Amino acid sequence: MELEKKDYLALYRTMVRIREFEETSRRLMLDGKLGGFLHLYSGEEAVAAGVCSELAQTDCICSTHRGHGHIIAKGGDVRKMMAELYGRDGGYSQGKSGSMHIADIAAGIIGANGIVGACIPIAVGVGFALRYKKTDAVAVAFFGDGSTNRGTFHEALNLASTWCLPVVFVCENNGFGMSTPPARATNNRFLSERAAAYNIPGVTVDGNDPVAVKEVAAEAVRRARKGEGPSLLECLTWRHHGHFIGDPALYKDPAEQALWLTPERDPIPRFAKRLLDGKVATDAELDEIKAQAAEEVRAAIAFAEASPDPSPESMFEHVYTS
Ligand SMILES: Cc1ncc(C[n+]2csc(CCOP(=O)(O)OP(=O)(O)O)c2C)c(N)n1
Repeated sequence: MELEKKDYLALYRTMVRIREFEETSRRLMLDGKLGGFLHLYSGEEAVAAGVCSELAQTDCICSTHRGHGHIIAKGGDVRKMMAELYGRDGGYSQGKSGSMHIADIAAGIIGANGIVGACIPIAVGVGFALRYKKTDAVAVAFFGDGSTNRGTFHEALNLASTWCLPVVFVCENNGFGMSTPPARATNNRFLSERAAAYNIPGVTVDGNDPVAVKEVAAEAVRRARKGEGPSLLECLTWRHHGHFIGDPALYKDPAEQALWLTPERDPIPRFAKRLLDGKVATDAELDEIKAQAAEEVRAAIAFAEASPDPSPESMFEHVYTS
C-alpha cells in the first residue's frame, strides 16, 4: 500500500503518542502516583494506529482492559485519560472508573471493558444500531487472542455474519492470554481460520507493521460500509511488558522477549527506519513528533495533578442502582 507522506507520519505519530502515554503511565505507577491496574499496550501500537487510521469519527470502537492505545488512536483526550488514571474529577469518569472503563461516545469510543471478550458482542450490538439508524458507519471490536476462546466471540461472529452487520473484529494476538500462549489454548494454527466457521473473511497480518494493518483494515472497513458484512483480522504482535504492571512475565522465553524488543521487531523503530530509508521523513521530523508527544503527556500530567479528587457527595452519581 502506497501512502502520502502525511499518512505515513500520522501512523508514526499515533504510535509514538501511545508509547509515550504507556511508558509514562508505567513510571507514574511505579512511583506510586497511580492506583488500580494498568495493562500496557506498548509493543502493540501498530494495530490501533493502522485500524483507526481507516475510521471516521462516526465509526465506533469497543475495547478491552488493554485499551489506552485504541482510545488514543480513535481520538480520545489524553488529558482526561491521564486524570482518570490519577482518579481525579477531571477524568473521563470523574476518577471513578480507572483505566479499564474509559469511554468517549462523541469520539466513537464506546468503552474499554474489564470483562474479557465482553466488547465483542457489544460491537455487534453497535453495528446493528448503526445500520438500524441507516448510517454507513462501522463498529470495530478490539480483543486479545485469549478472548477468542470465550463463547462471546463465537456468538458474536455468528450473529454478525448471519445479519450481515457492519463490524470489523480485530484480534490482537500478542502471544499470551495472561501467561497462556494460544497454542496451549486452541488447535488452530491461525486464529483467523475461525472466520471460516462463520463464512466471513479472515486474514492474519503482521501486527507490528502499521501499513500492513491499515491495508487489511481498509478492505474490512470498506466491506462493512458497503453492507457486505463483517470480517475478522488477526494481528500478530507482542506485548512488551507483563500482563499488567506488577506481572514479572516469568513465563516469557527471554530470548523471544529480547527478539521482539529489537529495532527490527519493535513497531516504532522499525517504522522509523522504513520512513528514513525511504526518504519519507527526516530524523528531525521524527524527533519533532516524539517531542510533541512528550509535551502532550507532560501537559496531561499537569492537568491531572491540578484536578481535584472527586467530592464525597458525588459518590452516588453516575452509578447504577438496583
Ligand atoms: C470473563 C473474564 N475472565 C477472566 C478475566 C481475567 N483476565 C483478565 S485479562 C485476561 C487475559 C486476556 O487475554 P487476551 O484476551 O489475550 O488479551 P491480552 O491481555 O493479551 O491483551 C484474563 C483471563 C476477566 N477479566 N474476564
